[in-house]
Amino acid sequence: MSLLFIAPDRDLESWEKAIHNIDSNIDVEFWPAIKDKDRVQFAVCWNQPKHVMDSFPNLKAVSSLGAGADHLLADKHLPKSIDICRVVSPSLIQQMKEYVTAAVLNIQRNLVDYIRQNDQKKWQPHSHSLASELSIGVMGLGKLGQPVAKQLAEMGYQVSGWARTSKEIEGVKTFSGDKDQKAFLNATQILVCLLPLTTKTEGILDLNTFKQLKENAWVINAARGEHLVDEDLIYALDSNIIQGAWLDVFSEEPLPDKHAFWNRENIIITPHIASFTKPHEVAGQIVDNYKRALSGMELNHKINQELGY
Ligand code: NDP
Ligand code: OXD
Repeated sequence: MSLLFIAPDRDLESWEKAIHNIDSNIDVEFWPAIKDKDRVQFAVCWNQPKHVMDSFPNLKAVSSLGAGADHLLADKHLPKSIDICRVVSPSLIQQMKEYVTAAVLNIQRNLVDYIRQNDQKKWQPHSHSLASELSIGVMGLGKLGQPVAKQLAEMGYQVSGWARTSKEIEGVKTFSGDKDQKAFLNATQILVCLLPLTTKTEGILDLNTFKQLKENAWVINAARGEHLVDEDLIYALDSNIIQGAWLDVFSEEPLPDKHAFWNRENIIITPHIASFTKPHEVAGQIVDNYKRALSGMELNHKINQELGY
């Protein structure tokens, strides 16, 4: 039996080492150099090429190499009967807390403007709000959104959070479901998207959403590019409906050279680096799920295919 990695853009040597540190008896293989497709029972995937997932007749389960599993749910070549799981780790959470906090602080304290002014030797102070005057709304209160919201609340911001089901989080005003969406958006000046990509959330960052935010709003998207309607963002920025966008994820990655988001002062772009899975941190849970799949046990961090996350 073998555990197969299909992750063409990742450092596969580190993955092999991390898996073998947990259990040196596991036969680890890397797509496309597979000895015997029949032996593959568990696959770990990231950016898997199309037409690959239906090549393994004895596949039992698949894990996303990251926190999001939308790439697997959308893969038409992965049979629906195959269970899907994902990874959850303290460092993914910590990195996302750092990323969103850095973006919020940069926006609040005009740091990007000051960095640009350095290049021009320009000495020009800008006014800034106090944390207690800034309202931040976190969409998605899961493994990542919840700690992010908590941390921002601890830093003194006015924090709201919105999820599908209701939550209680200390220091955070919570909203849930479609019925609360308007009230949540109306209370938000910096909107942070940490939703999974599903049929319900695709395109959620659109003009209608932007129009409901407070004045001078910013949008931080660290979830998936498909949450954002690109042309609505450009329109909202050009019409001063919102003030700026801080984006880590894009419908097409790398973001193409000709994309309208490049070279705009009010769009900050980072190349999908908010939170990155470290092999040594998650190898244990991958091995555990591999063994669970082989013995027919329920997977940890399993994706609910009905809900899409
Ligand atoms: P979780 O599955 O733990 O949490 C998802 C949250 O979204 C839950 O609170 C859920 O509500 C809420 N939600 C889902 N559907 C809806 C809806 N229709 N309306 C309102 N709320 C909804 O996900 P994670 O926190 O682990 O990750 C979130 C996403 O972040 C990932 O899917 C991935 O796309 C992205 N990500 C990006 C990274 C990057 O580097 N940029 C790195 C890691 C992840 P409920 O709690 O009620 O179920
Ligand atoms: C993830 C990601 O989902 O890196 O882990 O986007």
